[in-house]
Amino acid sequence: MRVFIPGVDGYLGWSLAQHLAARGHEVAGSDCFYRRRWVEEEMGSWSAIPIASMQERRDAFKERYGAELRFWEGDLTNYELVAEMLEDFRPEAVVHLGECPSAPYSMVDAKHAIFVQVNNIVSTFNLLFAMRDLCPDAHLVKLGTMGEYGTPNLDIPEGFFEVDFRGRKDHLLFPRDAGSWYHWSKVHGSNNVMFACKLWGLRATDIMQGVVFGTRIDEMGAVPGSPSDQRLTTRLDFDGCFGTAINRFCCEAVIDHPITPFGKGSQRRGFLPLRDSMQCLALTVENPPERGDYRVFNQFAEVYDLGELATKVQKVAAEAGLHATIRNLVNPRAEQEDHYYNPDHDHLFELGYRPSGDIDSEIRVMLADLMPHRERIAAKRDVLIPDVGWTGPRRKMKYLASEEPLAIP
Ligand code: USQ
Repeated sequence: MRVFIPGVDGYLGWSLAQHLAARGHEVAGSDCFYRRRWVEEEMGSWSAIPIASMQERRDAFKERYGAELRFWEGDLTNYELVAEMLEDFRPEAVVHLGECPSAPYSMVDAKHAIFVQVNNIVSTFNLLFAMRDLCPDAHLVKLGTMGEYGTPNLDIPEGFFEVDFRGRKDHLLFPRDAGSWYHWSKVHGSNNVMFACKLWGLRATDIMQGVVFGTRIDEMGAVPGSPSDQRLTTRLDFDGCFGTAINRFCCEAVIDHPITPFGKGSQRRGFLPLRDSMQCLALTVENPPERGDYRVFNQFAEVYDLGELATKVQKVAAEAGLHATIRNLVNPRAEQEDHYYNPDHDHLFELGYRPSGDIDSEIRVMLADLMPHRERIAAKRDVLIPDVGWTGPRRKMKYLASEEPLAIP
């Protein structure tokens, strides 16, 4: 299948290009390298594991998979570019990974909030219109987030639920209650994709993905700590905006920095390893819906609370001789810490998804991959303490002493 990946230089995009190529698909992609710039120039950080330039990546890709990775450099908010790429490549599937993925980044100030919403909504719009006009039969796989639902005091279905109201019944979109401007940008994108399917008969899968963690997929080399070709590795961020929970906890553990659950750490989220994210996206691409269908998949392996994850990382790190402490930080976010969380996640299992392994093994692989880069992480250790609060001015969060109130200072 010909698969186009906007955002092919990112954490997921670079992994997916390889995973699909290894499965025999023809892959092309685009990127404007925003992620590299946000992390390096705005966060003052870098990927914990060094990554190659796009040219080096493409050379390695060709050597490994025997095929060109066609690539366009440019911004998806430029409609002419989007149309040119789709016209030229004529994809059968588009996996849209070209959005800004960070909740904290969207909460910095008005400029960042507006940038994230415009960037994410306009890029999806451009893809929808270009697909309608140039490849209406292609399948759009749109990366949404479990965060679109928020944490309601109800079970969370996959996208839709049955409503019985005043004696009448309907099958309706489950209410969205996002927790950041970024998460709302995903809700707006989802609504537009759903409407485009209804209006123009496009076919789409909206992936409500949980928090992804992991340093590698098998295509990057099977032996932790020593990738066979460094150019194939994907990025791994640990700063306060682009690093996500387990990835940050592992980076913290390898440099003897305290592991940092926010607030009480009792928040619950769905998590999945990078290799499972790839497995799920490949299954989705290879099993498209009918024309006009808009389907929603909740994509995660297991639900954990953050404190539980911090303890898991601490335990696995101890096996490797690392003595990590856990110190809760004042929660920079406005989020519920004690809440019900029970989302469905059946659709991908029905398509054949099988979780790749237990979380402790994945953490073990991550720690082994990160150990050779301890100095690199330690050189930027300041970025581990977040400084973007959901309310209030930008300033470094403090550790939470047990007598302090659990609130933003
Ligand atoms: N958290 C900590 N300590 C940390 C970092 C995070 O306790 O050092 C907590 C946060 O307070 C939050 C949870 O971990 O409760 C998840 O935060 P995160 O930074 O790992 O992930 P999040 O901001 O939710 O966003 C990430 C991706 C985003 C994706 C989302 C899926 O960056 O693109 O949409 O995960 S979900 O969380 O299900 O909405």
